[in-house]
Amino acid sequence: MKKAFITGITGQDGSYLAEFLLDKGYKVYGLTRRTSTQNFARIQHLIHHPHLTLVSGDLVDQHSLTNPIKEIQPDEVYNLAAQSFVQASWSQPVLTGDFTAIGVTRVLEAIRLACPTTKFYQASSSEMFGKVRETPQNENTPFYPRSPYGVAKVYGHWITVNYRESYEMFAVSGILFNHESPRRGLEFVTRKIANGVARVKLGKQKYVELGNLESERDWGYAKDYVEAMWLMLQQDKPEDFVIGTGEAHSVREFLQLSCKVAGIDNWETAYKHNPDFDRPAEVDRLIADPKKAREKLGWKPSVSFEELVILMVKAELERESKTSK
Ligand code: NAP
Ligand code: F7E
Repeated sequence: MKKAFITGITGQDGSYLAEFLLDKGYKVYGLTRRTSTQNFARIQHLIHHPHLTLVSGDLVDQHSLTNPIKEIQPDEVYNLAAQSFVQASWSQPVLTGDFTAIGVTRVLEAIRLACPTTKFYQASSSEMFGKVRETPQNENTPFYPRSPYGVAKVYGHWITVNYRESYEMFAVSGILFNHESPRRGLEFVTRKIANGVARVKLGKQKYVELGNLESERDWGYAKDYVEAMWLMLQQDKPEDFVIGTGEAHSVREFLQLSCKVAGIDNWETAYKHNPDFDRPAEVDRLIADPKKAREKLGWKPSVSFEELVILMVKAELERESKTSK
C-alpha cells in the first residue's frame, strides 16, 4: 500500500487530495495543527476512514515534521500547508514568510534527513507571476510577485528547485492558478460572492461588500487540480508544471453570473463597493498556458467557468436555506 503525507489536510485542497488518494488505495497521513477547537469540517467525513491517520504538527516546528516523516517513510509528501490568503499577507508578512516560505525548507529538510527517496510536491501559485511579464503564463514566464504571499511562494518554488538540483531529490513545484469549490474559505472572492448572493436571495443580507471588480483570474475547480498534483508525482522525471484552464474572467463576471444563477435580476442591487477589500498592490490579470500539463500529464480541466459558478451558487443556496441566520 502506497503511503502519502499531506500537510494542510484540513484545507480546501488537502481535503480533496485526501479523498482522491484514499480512493486510489493509499494510506494517507495528514498533518494538523493543535487548535483550541477542532476545525475538521472539510475532512469530517473521512475521520473514521481506516486508512487515514492524523498527525499533530506545525510548519514552524521542525521536529513535528521530521519525526513523522522518519516514522512513516512516505512514498509521497504533498506540502499544501500555507498562510494562503493574499490580503492577510500584508497585515501578517512575517508569519506569511515563516509558514509559506521557510516552512517549505523545513519540510524539505525533514525529507532530506529522514526519507530522501520520498517524492515531494510543493503547492506553488500563479500569484508568483503577479505583475505579469507575458501573457499567458507558462513554466518559463519570469516571476514578479505583488504581495508578501507571492514573494513567499517564489521562495518556496526556488527552494524546491534547489533541493532537486542539490540533492537529486524528486521534488516538483505545481504552479496552480486559482481553483475553487464549495469548500473554499469564505474570505476568498468566489465563495464570498456565491455565499453572499445566496444570502441576498434568501433575504438574510442586503448586499455583498467587495473590493476590485475588474481583476481577472483563471478559475478552475479544485477537485480537478488535486489530480494534477498526483500526476506530477507519477512522472519518471521531476518537473514543474503550470495548471490552469487557459481562460480568464473578471470578478464582475463572477458576480453577474452568480446573481443570474441565484435568480437576482439586477446584480448591481446585490453589491456594494467597500475599499477595505481593495489591495495595496493588485494582480490585474492572470491566465495560464497549460500546454505542458496537457501534453505530458494528459491533464485537462473537467469543469468550465459557467459550471463552476453554478455548482458554487447552488451549494450555497442549499447550505444557507438550512439555517435561519
Ligand atoms: P487553505 O484552504 O487555506 O488551506 C491551508 C492549509 O494549511 C490548512 O489546512 C491550514 O490548517 C494549513 N496550515 C496553515 N498554516 C499552517 C502551519 N503553520 N502548520 C501546519 N499547517 C498549516 O488553502 P488551499 O486553497 O487548500 O491551498 C492549498 C495550498 O495551495 C496552499 O499552499 C496555497 O497557498 C496553495 N495554492 C492555492 C491555490 C488556490 O487557488 N486554492 C492556488 C495556488 C496555490 P488550518 O486548517 O489549521 O488553518
Ligand atoms: O482574490 C479581488 C481581489 O482572494 C481574487 C489564493 O488561493 O489564488 C488565491 O489568491 C481577486 C483579487 O484570490 C474582493 O482583489 C475583489 O484580485 O479570491 P482572492 P487571490 O488573491 O487570487 C492564488 C492563486 C493563491 O495562490 C492564493 O493562495 O478578487 N477581490 N473583492 C476580492 N478578493 C477577496 N478575497 N475579497 C473581496 O471582497
